This record gives sequence, C-alpha cells and structure tokens, in this order.
Amino acid sequence: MTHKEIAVEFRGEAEQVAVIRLMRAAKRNALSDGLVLGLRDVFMNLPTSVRAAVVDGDGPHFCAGLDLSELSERDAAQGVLHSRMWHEALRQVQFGAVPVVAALHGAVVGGGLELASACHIRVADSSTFYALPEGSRGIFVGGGGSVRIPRLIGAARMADMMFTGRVYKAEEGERIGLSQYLVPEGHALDKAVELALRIAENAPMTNYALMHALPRIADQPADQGLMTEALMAAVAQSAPEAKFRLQEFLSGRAAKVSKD
Ligand code: 1HE
Repeated sequence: MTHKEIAVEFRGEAEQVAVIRLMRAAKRNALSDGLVLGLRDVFMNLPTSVRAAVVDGDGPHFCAGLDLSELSERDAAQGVLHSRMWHEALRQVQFGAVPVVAALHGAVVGGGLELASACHIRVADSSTFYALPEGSRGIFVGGGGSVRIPRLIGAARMADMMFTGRVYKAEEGERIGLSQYLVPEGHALDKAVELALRIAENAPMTNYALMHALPRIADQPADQGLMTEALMAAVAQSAPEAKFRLQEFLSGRAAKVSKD
C-alpha cells in the first residue's frame, strides 16, 4: 500500500522493521484527511516480515497536527465522522500488527501529539516541543487525545496545555512522561530504529501481550485485571518459543540482565 505523502522503508537483515515517514515537510506534516487514511492503510497492510515499526516525520517538525485548511464547513454529523476516521486510523497504529516507536523532533502538536500518543514508545530529540493548540483554535481534540494523553501525563496536565497554551520542551516532556527517551538533536530516528530492532527480537506473543493485553488490563478494575493477567501469562508461557527461551537461560546460553 503506497501513498504519495508517506514513505515506507525497511531496516534490519530480515526487513523486520518498517520506518513509516510523513513526507509533507512543506506543510509541517499537517495531517490532511488523505494522509490520515494513508496512515491507516499503511498500518493495515504491513508486510508479514515486519515485527516492529517506527513513525517519523520528514523535515524539521514531526507533525503540526490536523490540516487546518480542511477544517472549514463541517456540520456536527460530519464532525463526528471525521473524528471517528482519526480514531480508526490511530487504532491501526496502537492495536495493529506490530509495536510502534515514534521518532519525535520539532513540533509534536495537536493531532501530531495524538499520533505520537497512539505509538507504544516515544523517543524525542532535544528539539522536540509539545502543545495542544486546539484550545486556542476554538476546537477540541478529536484524534483520541482525550483518551490517550491523560494516560501518559494525567488529565490535569492535558487540561493545562489546552486551557493555557502551555508548551512543553523536550526535557520537560520526558520528565512528565510524554516521551520515554530523550536523545540529542538529530538522533531520534537512529534511537527509534535501534529500539524497534530490539523489540523485533522478542517472542511474538510477548509483544502481542504488551500491545493488546497490557493497556486493557490497565483499564480494568484490579480484580478483573489480575484475572486477565493470569490468562495472558498462561497463553504466553505455553508458546514453544517461550519454552525454548527459558531453556536457553537455564542452560546458561541466554544473556543475563545487566545494568550496563
Ligand atoms: C499548516 C499547519 C496545519 C503548518 N494545518 N497547514 N495545529 C496547529 O495549530 C499548529 C499550527 N502550526 C504551527 O504552529 C507552526 O506551523 C509550526 C510550529 C508547526 C511550525 O512553524 P514553522 O514556522 O516552521 O512553519 P510555518 O511557516 O508556520 O508553516 C509552514 C507551512 O505549513 C505554512 O503554509 P504556507 O503555504 O504558508 O507555506 C503553514 O500554513 C502550513 N502549516 N501547520 C495546515 N496544522 C483530530 S483533531 C486534531 C486537532 C488539531 O490538531 S488542532 C492543532 C493544529
């Protein structure tokens, strides 16, 4: 599946990592409807060789959010459908086939932050800044931001960003949980690919559990979460690959945990 504003390239000896890059730098990778649908299609049609993905943005900014030039004469019903289109596209990112690492730099704003927050890991370089300018544009988030962003930083911080136009710089973003990694300017893609290659080595059922069970367990009441955890743990450990990996450790052939 190809799209004129999305480049897809593969990394790793077995092409196990897909790098998916927004290619609309002249418009700061603003997400037009076509681009949102293109992202959905790319994530739905990744080759079976792919075990992890990276999302990147061409040019100095990751993504300027919704393409504001398209936000014109929508009525309420069209607005609902538009938001639901974003939800479906970003569902394919969060609950698609493989874990996704976002390589952030420059502006990660509005719908760009909604896209980043649908990814499983965020790596930011020091040029990154985060904002939710919806508040000052007279609109609300519509790409899943009100669900996903509070789970990263809390509803109070998200409300502050929208009430006051607060912009978080890269270091603050890492401190409050917008990114899990902070790297020097220009190094986000390399770090994201390194992490994706590492993720691609995991047993598929482990990655599946982290993508599909963990966020649902986190949303369940504790008692139900513990039951779901037990079921997921039993499924994961019964996979042949899990048995093989445990044997490798017990016979001294697998890497130990190391702090270096
Ligand atoms: C755009 C967009 C856009 C840039 N839609 N065209 N998002 C925002 O409110 C953020 C709006 N953008 C900005 O604040 C700035 O553009 C940036 C901080 C991201 C980058 O600044 P800069 O100086 O590098 O670029 P620029 O000169 O502002 O923009 C370059 C071009 O991109 C220019 O077009 P040109 O034809 O004059 O060259 C801009 O108009 C265009 N551009 N951002 C359309 N967002 C599911 S609901 C989600 C709701 C939201 O995401 S609301 C938040 C929208």
